[in-house]
Amino acid sequence: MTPQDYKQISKKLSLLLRHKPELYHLELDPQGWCGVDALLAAFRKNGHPLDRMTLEAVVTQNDKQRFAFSPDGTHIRANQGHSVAVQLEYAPQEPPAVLFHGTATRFLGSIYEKGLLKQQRHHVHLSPDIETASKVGVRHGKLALLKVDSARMFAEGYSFFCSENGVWLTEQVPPAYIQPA
Ligand code: HQG
Repeated sequence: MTPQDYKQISKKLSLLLRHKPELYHLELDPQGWCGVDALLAAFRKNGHPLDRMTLEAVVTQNDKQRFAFSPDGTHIRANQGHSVAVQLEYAPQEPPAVLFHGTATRFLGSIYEKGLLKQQRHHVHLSPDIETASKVGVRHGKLALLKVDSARMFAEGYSFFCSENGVWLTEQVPPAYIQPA
């Protein structure tokens, strides 16, 4: 297996566990979990043989820790980033005083007008540091970095969640809490 093979499997897992489980006739439970045996069988059936050991390597070596096994190892899910309806049940918690969001310059007008909106995902995704936010932002084009006053949002009643892989999630960020970073 090359790093490229791992990346390809990770991309397929993201597609199946976040967006389109139906592509391989899979079902996610309400918390987003998929049976590992069913997943491996589905890969096989679709011409991409995958064994448990390789799947474990993909999960543990994933650059962003996108996936997690259930404590008993029978199920797997994506830690965040879903577009299908799932209830990840992360407990709300106090965020760092400042969080960052990387985006593309062409979105700035709309963001300063309407705030950060969750678009296709379940939450707005925020990063604890500028480096991570930059990586997220350049995916969309010419990078723009924003700073979110998460301390004041939290004080004013907005809820924050931290996914298992350290992404901060919130429903929306109104314009009043956003500044250039
Ligand atoms: C923008 C990847 C116009 C927002 C990353 C972003 C992250 C607005 C885009 C994770 C807007 C949505 C999430 C508004 C927000 N007007 N544009 N009012 N409000 N936007 O991909 O945060 O590799 O859904 O700025 O690393 O970029 O998938 O969200 O540019 O952690 O694991 O709308 O996805 O992780 O884009 O990325 P996305 P995101 P994975």
